[in-house]
Amino acid sequence: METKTITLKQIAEQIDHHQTSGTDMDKVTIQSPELSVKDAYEIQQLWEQCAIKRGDQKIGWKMGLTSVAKQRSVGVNEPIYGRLTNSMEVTSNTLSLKGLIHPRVEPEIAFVMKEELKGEQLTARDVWKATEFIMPAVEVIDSRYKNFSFTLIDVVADNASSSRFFLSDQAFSPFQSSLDKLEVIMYRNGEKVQSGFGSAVLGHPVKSVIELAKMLHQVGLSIQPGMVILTGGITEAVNVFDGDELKVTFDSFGEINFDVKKEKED
Ligand code: 0L1
Ligand code: MG
Repeated sequence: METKTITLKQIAEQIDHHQTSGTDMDKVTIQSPELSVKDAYEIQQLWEQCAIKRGDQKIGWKMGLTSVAKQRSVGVNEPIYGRLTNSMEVTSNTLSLKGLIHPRVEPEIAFVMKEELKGEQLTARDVWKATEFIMPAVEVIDSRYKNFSFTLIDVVADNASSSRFFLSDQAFSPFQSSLDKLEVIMYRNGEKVQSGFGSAVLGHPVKSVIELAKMLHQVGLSIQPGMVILTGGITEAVNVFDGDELKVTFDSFGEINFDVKKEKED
């Protein structure tokens, strides 16, 4: 048991190294084929400890593989979750490529919680009651694995490809519109590259929050007040490169704009 814990911690440290240095790595299942999904989530938890030791703060959760298309691409039929820390949030309008390997971006809806959300059988009503507000968001995913190629166990261990995220400047009440009918369009350098509706996220983004609470409950965790939750990609993710200009429109919820630069301009 002791040996296995050390091994998982070492894997978490390896992943942390590749995340912070922006260098790709072999899949962890190549060196450790015996890993289970449970081990992979434990690696995530150990990775979180590495990040906190570096001075990061945990600020939320992300849900991944929330569309049928993405689940098929990894050969699973359920979503996964990952952990968000404050250093992942981009608060300017520039995505620096420093520390990134092969980033892709996808539009999402973020929930910000005001109450703890805990349990295996929650309803949409429970989620709305515990929600402070929602925000348009763009997630930057960046697998640490060579060629963005992985199994379920690899991607869970790699914190569900979490890398960076943008939240809009404006928060909204979730009660005035139907998030499943929200149309999102993504433009890269003026060209429409993706579009979709909120229903792409498990039928409705609120279901993603219910599912997250359920998955966390199974391992004795809950969603704490103040946490941000990225509920999952509304469209396919698109690759971004130095010099790209991104605009993502979220119907009446406004838009998020940013450009992509090799080095951060401070
Ligand atoms: O946020 C996501 O849906 C990504 C989950 C991990 C799979 C990927 O990196 O495409
Ligand atoms: Mg995502």
